[in-house]
Amino acid sequence: MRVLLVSANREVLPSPVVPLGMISIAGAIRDAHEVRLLDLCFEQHAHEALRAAIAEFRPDVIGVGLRNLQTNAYDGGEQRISEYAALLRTLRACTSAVVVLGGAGFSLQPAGLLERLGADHGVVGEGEHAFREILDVLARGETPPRLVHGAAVSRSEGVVRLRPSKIRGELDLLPPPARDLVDPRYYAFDGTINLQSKRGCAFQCT
Ligand code: B12
Repeated sequence: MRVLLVSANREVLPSPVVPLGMISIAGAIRDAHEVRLLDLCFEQHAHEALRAAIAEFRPDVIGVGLRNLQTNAYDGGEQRISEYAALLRTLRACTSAVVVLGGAGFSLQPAGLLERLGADHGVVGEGEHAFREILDVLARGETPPRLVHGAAVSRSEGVVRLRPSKIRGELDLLPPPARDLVDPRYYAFDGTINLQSKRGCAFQCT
């Protein structure tokens, strides 16, 4: 399937950050799917860039990465969430592709964001296996669950707990993040690259 990954993060404070989560899932699915990354961070006109990418690539599935809910000023989530909602409206107006949300910000409020942004599916937590699972189900012409958990979920006495990581020690077994898709302007900005060396917490914190 043709999968367009859209990194919706446009925050440049304290500095722009390479969309490590998005390139991690790109790396994990591109052996089986045709993948494009649209990174909106440096786009002057995000909505136009989105329309153009959709018209050119004609994706079957669009994965939208929501890294942040807060701004650099931590002044409440409404500003970012309204921006994401507007982006999703633009997207829906020009394609009937299946829309899947994911990312660190999305995973903090998955059910509410899925409803508010009107997406089809969402991945809570790590996406390498979970997003691939959604794509496999769609490719078979079936319907995946609305929310797929990247971390193991346990429920007891009415409390839902997410284990921090399913992948943990398997990190080295994952395909490497698709760094060739990174916009070089990140490196020009302040010379920073990001590297994930481990997942999860020895104390089982989320
Ligand atoms: C490291 C880090 C930073 C570093 C980044 C350094 C760098 N050069 O990359 C620094 C300190 C600079 C930073 C800054 C900020 N950060 Co920060 N940061 C993190 C942290 C600890 C890890 C992020 C990371 O890289 N993870 C590794 C990647 C591989 O994981 P991932 O992005 O989660 O991606 C996985 C899944 O989410 C999923 N996924 C991701 N995208 C997608 C997309 C789709 C479609 C799907 C299906 C799945 C999917 O699959 C991926 C692979 O498993 C997280 C907390 C955490 N533990 O996650 C906070 C976090 C992301 N940061 C957060 C915030 C708020 C900020 C700032 C706004 C803080 C500030 N006031 O300035 C800035 C924003 C910077 C910017 N330009 O965007 C919040 C965002 C949520 C929120 N509350 O809004 C988090 C979640 C912390 C928190 N719990 O509040 N941050």
